Amino acid sequence: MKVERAVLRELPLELREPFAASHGVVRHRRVLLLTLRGEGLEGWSECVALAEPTYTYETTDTAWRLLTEVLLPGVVGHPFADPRAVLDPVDWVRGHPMARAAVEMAAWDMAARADGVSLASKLGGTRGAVPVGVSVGLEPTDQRLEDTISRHLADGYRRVKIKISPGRDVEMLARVREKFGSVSLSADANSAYTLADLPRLRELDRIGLEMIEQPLAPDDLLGHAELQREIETPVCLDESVCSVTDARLALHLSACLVLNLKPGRVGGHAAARQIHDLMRAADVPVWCGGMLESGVGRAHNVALASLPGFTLPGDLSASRRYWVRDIVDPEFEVVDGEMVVPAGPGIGVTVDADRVASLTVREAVFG
Ligand code: OSB
Ligand code: MG
Repeated sequence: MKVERAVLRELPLELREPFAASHGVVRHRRVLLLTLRGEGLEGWSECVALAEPTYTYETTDTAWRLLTEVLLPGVVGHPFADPRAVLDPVDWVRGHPMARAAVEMAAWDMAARADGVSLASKLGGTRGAVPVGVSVGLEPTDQRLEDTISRHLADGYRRVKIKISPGRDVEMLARVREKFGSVSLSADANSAYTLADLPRLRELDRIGLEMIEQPLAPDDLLGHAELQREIETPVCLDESVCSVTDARLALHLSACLVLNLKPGRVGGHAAARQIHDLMRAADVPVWCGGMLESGVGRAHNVALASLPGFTLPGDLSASRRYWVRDIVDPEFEVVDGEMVVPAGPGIGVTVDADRVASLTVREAVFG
């Protein structure tokens, strides 16, 4: 295979409802879409970086700069035998796993189409449908939160994850537990706490959460290990794990009992698969998280989530949970708490090219 042409586009997509976490509110998503073309094949991906460096250090603009000035000029014109090798011409780049993942994941889509198989089966997926949960942002009042959760449960989601931050945590979750009984609940702090908050975090143990996701700073693996020794609620890492090396260290330190695995955060599908294999061997369950992606990123996530180690419901919600209208056809749906893994070639959904063209605010073409 060869990348003969690459097109990077940015399109703002407005969320149906603003999404708030401890680090800020997302009202519209600056979607970065990448298309690779070569030898009659096409590959699509989405870069998951957020607009501001609130989650990890990467942003839409750092990814745009890496992709347009370094990665895409570096890979266009170079043949590659396997998607794992597409970034070889720029293997000197340090960091920026979200920008690199965009190129690698589009190459996987191309490679799956070249073989005439779905991305899921190319990656080694074994399931035709995956169980799904929903991630609920910080709501201003308990009443609004309860209404939102009721709506999602009626839509069939099998697990509800609630964003928390100091001041909106134990009491809020205790009310939710009381109101919704034995429903599967978890909480995501997006690094809003420190070990000085240990007494507060210990109180979470009485709520019966499936896990507490990323309570401490992204670079604080030791802190998460220490916390896990002090609380019963399983600690789940998210933004602390951005590479296979991070995952090995997290395991070595026993810094988590669960992992939220996002291919777009760890450098792509190859790294995600390696992390999946490591966690499986260590008996650490993984689930596929989300980054408020459009249908293109979602298609990649759902394909990965069909691998056997993804034993917990992912943050893989229906297109209509995020967008009035998605940019792929068919849109993603949730039926009986599951999402069907597309079976067609590659990502298995069609990008609405006219709609993408009409929404695009900037575009860079290579080759
Ligand atoms: O921490 O998992 C997170 C969204 C953007 C960035 C980080 C996170 C999230 C979510 C939403 O929790 C997951 C989704 O539904 O896409
Ligand atoms: Mg998270």
